[in-house]
Amino acid sequence: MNTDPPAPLTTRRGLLTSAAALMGTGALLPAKAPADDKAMSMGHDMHGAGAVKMSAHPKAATSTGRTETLHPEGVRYRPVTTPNGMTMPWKMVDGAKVYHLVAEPVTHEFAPGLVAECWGYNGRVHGPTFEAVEGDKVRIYVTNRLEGPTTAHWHGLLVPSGMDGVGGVSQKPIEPGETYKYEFTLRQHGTFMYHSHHDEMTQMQLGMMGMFIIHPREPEPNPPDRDYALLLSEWKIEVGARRPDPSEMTDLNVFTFNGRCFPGTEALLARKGDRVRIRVGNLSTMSHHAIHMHGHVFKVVATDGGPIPEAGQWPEITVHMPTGSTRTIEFTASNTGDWVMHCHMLHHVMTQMGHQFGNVIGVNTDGLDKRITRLLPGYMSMGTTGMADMGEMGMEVPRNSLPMVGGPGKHGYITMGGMFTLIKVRDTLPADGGDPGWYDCPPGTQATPAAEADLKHDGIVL
Ligand SMILES: [Cu+2]
Repeated sequence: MNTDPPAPLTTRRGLLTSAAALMGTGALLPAKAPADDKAMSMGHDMHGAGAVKMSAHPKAATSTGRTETLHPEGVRYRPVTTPNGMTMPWKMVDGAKVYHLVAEPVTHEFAPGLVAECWGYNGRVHGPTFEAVEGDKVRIYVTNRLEGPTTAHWHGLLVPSGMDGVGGVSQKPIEPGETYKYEFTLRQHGTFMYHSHHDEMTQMQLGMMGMFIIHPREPEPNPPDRDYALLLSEWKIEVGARRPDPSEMTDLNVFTFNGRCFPGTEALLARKGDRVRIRVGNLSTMSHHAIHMHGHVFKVVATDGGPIPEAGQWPEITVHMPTGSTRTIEFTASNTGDWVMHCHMLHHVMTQMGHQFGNVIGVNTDGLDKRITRLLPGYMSMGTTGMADMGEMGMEVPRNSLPMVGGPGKHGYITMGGMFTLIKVRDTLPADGGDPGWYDCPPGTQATPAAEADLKHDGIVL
């Protein structure tokens, strides 16, 4: 087990700059640079797809999970936002959209306190979100900067067989240092994904995946006001370890939206009345997820098989996400407030410490604790009244691990972490697109301790 302290985190600006240099246009830079922008050597030399330098031990890029927006000019669709992620830059060459995907080691932060050595793309876990339009001809260069072979598979896309990216079936694996070219025309629209399709279990459980959004050729007559993409995945990271364990089959212990655990997940924002689309994809290696949203009713409007005709859409508050699938949900943000969105398989809103200890709920452990303290000073049995206090107590957690649950909220400790985020619906949102903070409930709209007079009035006898 590697217990080295986490490497210092720096920003993604370096990669964006080199990506923009590759694409040859300043228009690919984000509209707003991060405030704490620092130059950073990414070990990248992206002057051209064929001019990639390899070192024997590639230096890991560093991914902090910050959202990087890309709003290219001249597009006729509303760009998708990938919370904690970014959109893949491209350039037009002779009528084709050209992308450069770089498979490489990435030092990734899941949430403050947990950093691991993962594998990803273009310096991120997960890889950037591809965005294109039905009918586009795309040319995707895939460079392998890992120490083992890989491929890139376009999950759900209707491509020629030889472009399907399955190692051994449709192509030879891309060896370290090699760059392969994929080229095809997009024949459909919707929400798709991409991932390694060589040594799949290892490479995907180390993070090698991303989303691929194709907008319809004819612009939508009534596009949503907000369009978000969330990719679900799962990991095994032993407490204190720096490397996710890809061989784990059942006891996955870190569950993520776009590679992040709450409180590392960025909230999804909406103005009251906005129509909101959320494109959810699941590339967890072993789990399906039940993604549940509060405060609103949504409809599942599309799968990765295509749009669902309106007559076939039905209202839901939880969408089942089989692994290997996408589901696109839409709703009108009619209800102001802070609304949670999380996996309803409740071990998936726990993190590393949430498993593998004896059940002592309801047990008086006073005497036991005293006896054990003689051998282990500071010992305390955990969870005698439940697990809620296991983050709240501010208990020291082992180095490079997350508390079992959540983080601080407006009204106390939030007892969920992992695959958990917030949808913040407000009458007005900050002009800079930033997080509006916690919701202030209008008077009379919040649960409070019951007053004596109310109990008496309603005949509640305690
Ligand atoms: Cu789940």
